[in-house]
Amino acid sequence: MNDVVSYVMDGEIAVVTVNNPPVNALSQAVRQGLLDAIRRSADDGSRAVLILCEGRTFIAGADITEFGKPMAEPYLPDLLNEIEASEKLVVAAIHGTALGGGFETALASHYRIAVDSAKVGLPEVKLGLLPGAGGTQRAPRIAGVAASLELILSGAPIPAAKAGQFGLVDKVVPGDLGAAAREYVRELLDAGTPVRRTSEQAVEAVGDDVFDTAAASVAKRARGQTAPHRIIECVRTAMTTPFAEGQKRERELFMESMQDPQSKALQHVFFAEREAAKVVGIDKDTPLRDINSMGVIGGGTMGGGIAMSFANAGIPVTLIEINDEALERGLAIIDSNYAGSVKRGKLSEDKAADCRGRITGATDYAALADVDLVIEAVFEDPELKKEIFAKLDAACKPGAILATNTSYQDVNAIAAATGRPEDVLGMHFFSPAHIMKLLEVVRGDETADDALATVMKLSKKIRKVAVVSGVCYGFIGNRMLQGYFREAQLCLVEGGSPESVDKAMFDWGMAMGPISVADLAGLDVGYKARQALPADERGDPAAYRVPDVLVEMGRLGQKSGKGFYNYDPETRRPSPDPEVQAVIEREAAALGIERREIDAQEVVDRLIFALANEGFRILEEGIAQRPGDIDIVYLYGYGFPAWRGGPMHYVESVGLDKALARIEEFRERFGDENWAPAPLLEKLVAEGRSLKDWADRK
Ligand code: T1G
Repeated sequence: MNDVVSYVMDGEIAVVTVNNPPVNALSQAVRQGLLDAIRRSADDGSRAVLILCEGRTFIAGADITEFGKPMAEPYLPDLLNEIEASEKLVVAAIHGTALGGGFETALASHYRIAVDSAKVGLPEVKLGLLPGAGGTQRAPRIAGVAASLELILSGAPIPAAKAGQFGLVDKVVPGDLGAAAREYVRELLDAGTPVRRTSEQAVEAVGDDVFDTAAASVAKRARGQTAPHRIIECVRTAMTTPFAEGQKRERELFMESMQDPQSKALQHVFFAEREAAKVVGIDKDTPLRDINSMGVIGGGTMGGGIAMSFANAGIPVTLIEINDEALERGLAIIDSNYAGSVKRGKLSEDKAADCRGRITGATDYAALADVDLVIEAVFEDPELKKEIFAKLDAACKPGAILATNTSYQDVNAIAAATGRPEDVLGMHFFSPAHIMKLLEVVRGDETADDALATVMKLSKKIRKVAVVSGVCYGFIGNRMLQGYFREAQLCLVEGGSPESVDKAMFDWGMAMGPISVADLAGLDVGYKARQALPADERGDPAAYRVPDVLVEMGRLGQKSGKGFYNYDPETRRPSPDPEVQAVIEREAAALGIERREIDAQEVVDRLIFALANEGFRILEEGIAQRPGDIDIVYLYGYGFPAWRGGPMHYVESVGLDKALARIEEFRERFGDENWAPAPLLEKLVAEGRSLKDWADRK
């Protein structure tokens, strides 16, 4: 066949093996090899064809690296139809994760056997696509409409046993798949089992209510996304039309999805997330330090959440507090978090007890003498942090990594409080730390490569998505957020209302509007930070007078039952309060602001371009390694819609020239201080270059 698909006779069975690391993606060569193999089997005396894969998984899908390039024959749908049309029995043997086009290949086979650890799925929707090689037409013919809608709309893989219950897999075996698969084929042959073509089966009809339920769940779960609606149409077509016609419609809608900016954004996210794990200039085989135990300084909300993240990953934790009373309080936070996870069905009682059992408390740093990593998570007092790091330097063994969870302070200054700056870095978790996936890993000037590489690898173990940041105020996410919140407050005081500003951003795709986020975080956080600054260093009063007045009125946000909104004490449901609108109007007048109508597009452009403008500066300064890293920060830490790709991808998709023109318009209207365009953005527009081209320049 070719160098990625082999063909060996085993008695009467043609064994076709795909070997295309790392995940046996359906590259053009694999498709060609499979086509040659199925054609060869037609007249070589074989009675059956067994398709299996080398390496860690059965085919994990189409080759995403080929997307965006001219499609090369053989096209996958045609190849799979030819496999299904074979007169010889075709059996697929699945291990690892048979996903997307990989599972479609198995569905086009006549029978499917899987090892019990295998999973199957159709995750195309996560790429803004839909199964484009017959999956939307074959799955309903086997598993029925409702199960297929759930499988394809969720994009979530299911275990082999569950697939077996739906008939998507015919046999599930433990242990050696190769031998079991050969035996299974021989059993089928001995029993004279006929070929079974899924396309010839009918779909069991269901009522509109099934599709309506699916549409309702999409409206909630995938708000703003286009592919899910195309998927529902494909599955409905499978139920109402013959296979060939249904597959034609599937192809049309697949091609429509491929052209959709949402799919380009989600494909960008797929690769950006994997790129973010790589550190420029550090060899991927850098020897790592062992992390078998760790300590957390500070048992507050963050410290407790961090301790849980490690305990849940099987790493013993020593939680340090200043005295027994504070330690009890800290451990009580952890106990209530675990109880909550059990109540919500996230963890079983046993699992929660196991994890909780890995956390012990102490008030003496001597308990940290042997740990491999310590994360400091006390409140944002720079002097206290330096004091703590000096103590850690003395208490911890050589080579222990000392990390600070600070959300904006100078990691270099903290490192300088120790005699081992090479072991110091930032690990900035997002609240709640045991749930939010983003982890900003802050690289100090002297952070050792192996310490950084160790923490990047460790982040996967504690199920975090890590992004490297350089040292600056607010690192990547919070530094960019300042402009975003500034513009939200200015839109509010210049003519908006909490609801209008929130609605503009929520409708655009943000998980939560900025005013609601401010209430969630607590208006007193910013208030205290500003009170600590001289008046002339607090920025534009128009951007903070309203929240500060609310704080002085005791309206701290959700934590006090009211902030910009009033919150129902039971449900926490927000409702507008005319008293707040009166404050907004009064403060606007006091600031000499003549309020005006501000449309949703202006709100979106001011908030998102403020984000991206700062993102260009962050790239220029080398704080972020690449534009995609900034996008990942915003997707995993700030509720930015993945189907818009992230702030930097979004601005590139709008057009850097258009973005610059809009920023220059805002500079005209609102002044240089907030809207001076980032030099990198100006440079790229002047040179007619894309941000991707600049990022690939290295
Ligand atoms: N194509 C190309 N490369 C891929 C790939 C793919 N489908 N999947 C993974 N890789 C690369 C990945 O970039 C990384 O590269 C390496 O493999 C290891 O991946 C017609 C159109 C399979 C569960 O969406 O979910 O089929 O960084 O780090 O954590 O209807 O990869 O090492 O250079 O993620 O063990 C549908 C996507 C495609 C599956 C393994 N399939 N992949 O996870 O390793 S669309 C998918 C995954 C489709 C058809 C449609 C995961 C994984 P590098 P990794 P992992």
